[in-house]
Amino acid sequence: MAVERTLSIIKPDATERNITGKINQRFEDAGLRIVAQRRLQLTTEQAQAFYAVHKERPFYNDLVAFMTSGPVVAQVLEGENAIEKNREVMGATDPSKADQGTIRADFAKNIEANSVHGSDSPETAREEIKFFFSNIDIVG
Ligand code: IDP
Repeated sequence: MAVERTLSIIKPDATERNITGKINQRFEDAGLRIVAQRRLQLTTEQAQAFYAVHKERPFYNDLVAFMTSGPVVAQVLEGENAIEKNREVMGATDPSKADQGTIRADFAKNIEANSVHGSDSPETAREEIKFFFSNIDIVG
């Protein structure tokens, strides 16, 4: 298995509850290393661009409003099979369907305010990492 990097975002529902440390612990316990991390407030334009793939979905405007409702923590996670590993640690989009012990099962409020984002493929990971970080920001 190859060492990969994936883009993670701790969403506003989690920063609001001051649980970014608890979430980071889940990543580290799973063998994922946080090799870049940045707390920021997304603008509407940035959130729209980041979620452009969902532009036609009925929840798009609500999602953009949610993602700009408070600070987020963007991070690059590195490890063996990091993209799939992070998706496992996160759990299903809808917390009521997420496996026990996953971040979303334990912390998410609902299908929208679901505490974390994680890239879903190597190509998206590359694009999403570039959205937030330069190579110089990532220290493996
Ligand atoms: P993912 O984050 O598990 O990859 P996606 O389908 O890519 O799920 O959706 C992106 C984000 O959009 C979700 O994490 C969630 O915040 C929001 N979302 C997805 N489906 C719904 C929905 O049916 N209602 C409201 N928000 C949704």
